[in-house]
Amino acid sequence: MEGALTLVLLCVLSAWAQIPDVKNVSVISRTKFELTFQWEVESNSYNYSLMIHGKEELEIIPSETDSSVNITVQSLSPGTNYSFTLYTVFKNETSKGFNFTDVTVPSDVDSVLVITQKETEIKLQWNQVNNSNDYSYKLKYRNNETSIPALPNDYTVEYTVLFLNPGTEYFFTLYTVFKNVISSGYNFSNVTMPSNVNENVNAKLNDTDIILQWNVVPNIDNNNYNYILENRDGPVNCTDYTAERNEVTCHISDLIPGTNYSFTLYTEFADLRSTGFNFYQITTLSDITGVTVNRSQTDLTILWYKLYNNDIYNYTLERHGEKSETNFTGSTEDDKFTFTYSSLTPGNEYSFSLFTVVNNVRSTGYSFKSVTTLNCASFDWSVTNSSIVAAVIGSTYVTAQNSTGSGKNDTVVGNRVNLQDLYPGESYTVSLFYDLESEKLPQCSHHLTLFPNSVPNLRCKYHSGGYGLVVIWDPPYGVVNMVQIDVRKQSFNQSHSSENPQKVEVEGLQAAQWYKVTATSFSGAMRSHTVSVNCQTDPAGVIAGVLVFFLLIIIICVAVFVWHRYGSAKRNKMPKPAVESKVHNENYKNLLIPSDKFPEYFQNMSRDDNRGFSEEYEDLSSVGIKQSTVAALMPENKDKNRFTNVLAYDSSRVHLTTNDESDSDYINANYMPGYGNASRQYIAAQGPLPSTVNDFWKMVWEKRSQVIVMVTNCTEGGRVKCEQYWPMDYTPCLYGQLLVTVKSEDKFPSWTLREFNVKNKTTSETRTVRHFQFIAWPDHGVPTGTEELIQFRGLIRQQVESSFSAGPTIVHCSAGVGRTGTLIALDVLLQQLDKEKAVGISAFVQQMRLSRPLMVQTESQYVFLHQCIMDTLQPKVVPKSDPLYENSDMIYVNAIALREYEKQS
Ligand SMILES: *[C@@H]1O[C@H](CO)[C@@H](O)[C@H](O)[C@H]1NC(C)=O
Ligand SMILES: *[C@@H]1O[C@H](CO)[C@@H](O)[C@H](O)[C@H]1NC(C)=O
Ligand SMILES: *[C@@H]1O[C@H](CO)[C@@H](O)[C@H](O)[C@H]1NC(C)=O
Ligand SMILES: *[C@@H]1O[C@H](CO)[C@@H](O)[C@H](O)[C@H]1NC(C)=O
Ligand SMILES: *[C@@H]1O[C@H](CO)[C@@H](O)[C@H](O)[C@H]1NC(C)=O
Ligand SMILES: *[C@@H]1O[C@H](CO)[C@@H](O)[C@H](O)[C@H]1NC(C)=O
Ligand SMILES: CC(=O)N[C@H]1CO[C@H](CO)[C@@H](O)[C@@H]1O
Ligand SMILES: CC(=O)N[C@H]1CO[C@H](CO)[C@@H](O)[C@@H]1O
Repeated sequence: MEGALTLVLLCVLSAWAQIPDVKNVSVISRTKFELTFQWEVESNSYNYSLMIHGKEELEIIPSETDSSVNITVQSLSPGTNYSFTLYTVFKNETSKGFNFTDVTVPSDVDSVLVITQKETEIKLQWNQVNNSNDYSYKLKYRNNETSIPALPNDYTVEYTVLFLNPGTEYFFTLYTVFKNVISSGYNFSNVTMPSNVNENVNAKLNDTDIILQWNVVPNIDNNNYNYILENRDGPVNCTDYTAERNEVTCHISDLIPGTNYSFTLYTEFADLRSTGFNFYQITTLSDITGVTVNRSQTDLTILWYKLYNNDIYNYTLERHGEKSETNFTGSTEDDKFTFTYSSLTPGNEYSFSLFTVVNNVRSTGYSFKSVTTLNCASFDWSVTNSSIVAAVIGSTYVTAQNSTGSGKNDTVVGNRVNLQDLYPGESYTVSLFYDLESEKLPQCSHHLTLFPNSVPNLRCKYHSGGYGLVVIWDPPYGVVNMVQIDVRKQSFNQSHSSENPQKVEVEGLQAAQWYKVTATSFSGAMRSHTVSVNCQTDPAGVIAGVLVFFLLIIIICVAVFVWHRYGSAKRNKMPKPAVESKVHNENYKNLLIPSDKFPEYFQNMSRDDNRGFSEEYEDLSSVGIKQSTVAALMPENKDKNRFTNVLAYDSSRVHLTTNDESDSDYINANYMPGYGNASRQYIAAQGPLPSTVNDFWKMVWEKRSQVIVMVTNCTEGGRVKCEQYWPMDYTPCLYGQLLVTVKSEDKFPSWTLREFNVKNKTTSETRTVRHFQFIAWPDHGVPTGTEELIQFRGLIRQQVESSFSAGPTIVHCSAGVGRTGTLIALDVLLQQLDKEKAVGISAFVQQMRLSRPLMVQTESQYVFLHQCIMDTLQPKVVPKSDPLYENSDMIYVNAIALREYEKQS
């Protein structure tokens, strides 16, 4: 029994063991829900049975022709590992079973969150598929692929994608991976944050506008980014925005001047902004660039226009030296502002600053100055026939112009107007100016008429058979509208004409009578000094009637005269003055000697050991001597005189300008009359002392002298006669404020000619001064001959006449009276001789002595003067050409002058 059972069992076992399993099962398709397997069929009689997880059973009966079996298992779960057993079935017997496993395709993630977007990274987050951490993941984007392992015990996965490009859009695919089986993939895209502009933003700005300019942010896809500008108050709209090539500009307007603006500039891509680039710009605050000032004597009105015609600016006006300021609000209807400062001092300079103000911020300020005007009539103008002088304030420059616009200009030094050498009788408009920052501001104007010159050479002729006179005069130099002639009670107004000489016929007089004839010249309301002459009407008609009586008188007179001349001790007959018989001057010394009578007159005067000259010279000794010399004797001036007996008369002395009260205006020098009516044609001066050299140059400068005549040597006979007041060599020397340079020096046997350059250090004005030094004249004596001195005088005259606007010619020797007087007299008398064919020597010496004592100091000099006239009238033979002058270019002009002069004489 027991053996039979065992046999049966063995049989069963052996029969079961005979059915083979499939050798291999391959997966030919796999999805999330299905798996399709394939295997080879070994025998058409086999069927198959597939068990899933040992439970479900699938019966598979292959068709008879198939060599392989395809079977799709459906309704599976995605991403699941399945175990299968495949049995081969034959009749009622089954093989042992072939075990295999396979997985379905896993699901994709439901969604991916983008948590952060940075310039180079994006942080992603998703939930684990099926809440399972059996899966891993794979992320693909732009040729890159990364595996992301599943995180155990965490339902969500976070992953940061690194090394991205800024401002770029990325397309991602996220795969779920389960046992090397990959899901179909979840697609999504997102962008990285763009970069900020990477360089400074350039800005051009003014008060109200800022123009910003920056380069576009580069990126690999050449995306067009937006740029967004914000300030504290939010987005800023560009009035004008352009993006060209690589450059963006943004023009912002309507800003507030002087304000600090903070900006943030964002780059924007796909609604995502960069972090923002911060910067700030401060708008400028401009100044007013110009104001107009209307000036009067006490008011200054300041006017300016709204800056840029913009209402935003407020203004503050400040007067320097005053505490209070004046504020102006910009939002007025008018486009200009005015403000008047009143109650100011006339002629005073004031300084101001005008600020623009916005929100309490002040500009640097526009500074300007102005000056109040003057009332010219308030000054005390003193007028002569050639000068206008006044003490003024608040002016630095003065002009005097006649109706044709010509006249003089001068700077006002030390508040003193001093216009000299004006045209006598002329009407001038005198205007004062103030130099303010290179501008000459007119201060005031005033009309002044100079005194006309008085009538020269008033004389008479017989007329109307003794019952009248012709009054004759030379036209005065200068403007004269009218000359009024008065004879007895008759008055004649002769208006100006070009006639020369001028005359007026007077009738209704008595014959053989003396009449006082006076002449006054007028220019407008200004009248000259009245000159007078005594004229006699023709006595011829009356003579017959009273012949006996006159004869008697004449006989008596002759008798008395003869008795007087011969009866007195050895006196010779006085020369009978060769005077025009019809004219009789008031003073016998004023007699004019016509040139044709001069030799005879000279003979008479020289007779008997120059007796005539001696007497005439003696008579001159008292002329002028009682005049005051107060200034010369003041303690501070005493030492300025070389000799105690040669002092400058107060009436005619030269005044220097003074800087302060301790200064003295004294110099030992006097104005000297010249030929005709010029009262200040010369200055006779003493030779400078060491202490007065600077004064001397000051005089040269202030009186505008361009010719200095020196009739002495610096030392004579071992004694100092005059300080050498010019530089020893060509090195410039400074005398006070005046820098003197010797430009040339030419020595001749009897004289030396020099040219100086004189520069005023204060004003930098430079003038040329010529120096004529005569070296062959002993002190108190006379030169050996007249010829050289006459030649020398010719050179001077030529120079003086060629320099028009120059001041007086300065003549000096040692004391400034003897040789100086002789030279001046010679110059004037030779002019008179030339013009009038007559000379009045004693008259002129007398006139000089009224201005300075001892002019023509010795009798020998007085006689020498006459000798000079004599020799001029009867010149000795002078060699026609003097080779001395031919060599030197420097004095070429003088050489010509000399020859001209020789020809004339
Ligand atoms: C089994 O599948 C393969 C490949 O899909 C196919 O070529 C073949 O014809 C299929 N056989 C049967 C019997 O379905
Ligand atoms: C892909 O990304 C990884 C890091 O995520 C990086 O190291 C690698 O350089 C990238 N490769 C490419 C081709 O971009
Ligand atoms: C990127 O992700 C953010 C955050 O989830 C989202 O708001 C944005 O729309 C995404 N951008 C794009 C281009 O998909
Ligand atoms: C400031 O600049 C802008 C642009 O250049 C210009 O239009 C404007 O007139 C300027 N404003 C002033 C006050 O100069
Ligand atoms: C900028 O322009 C927009 C649209 O024109 C406007 O609504 C906004 O108020 C403007 N912003 C500023 C600050 O002017
Ligand atoms: C100008 O001045 C007025 C008055 O003081 C003031 O109200 C205004 O704010 C000022 N304007 C500016 C831009 O400062
Ligand atoms: C041939 C053969 O043995 N067939 C039997 C298979 O098993 C079933 C029941 O399990 C029987 O009914 C058959 O007769
Ligand atoms: C040959 C083999 O290993 N067979 C096994 C297949 O799977 C079942 C159940 O899972 C096992 O019982 C078998 O031993």
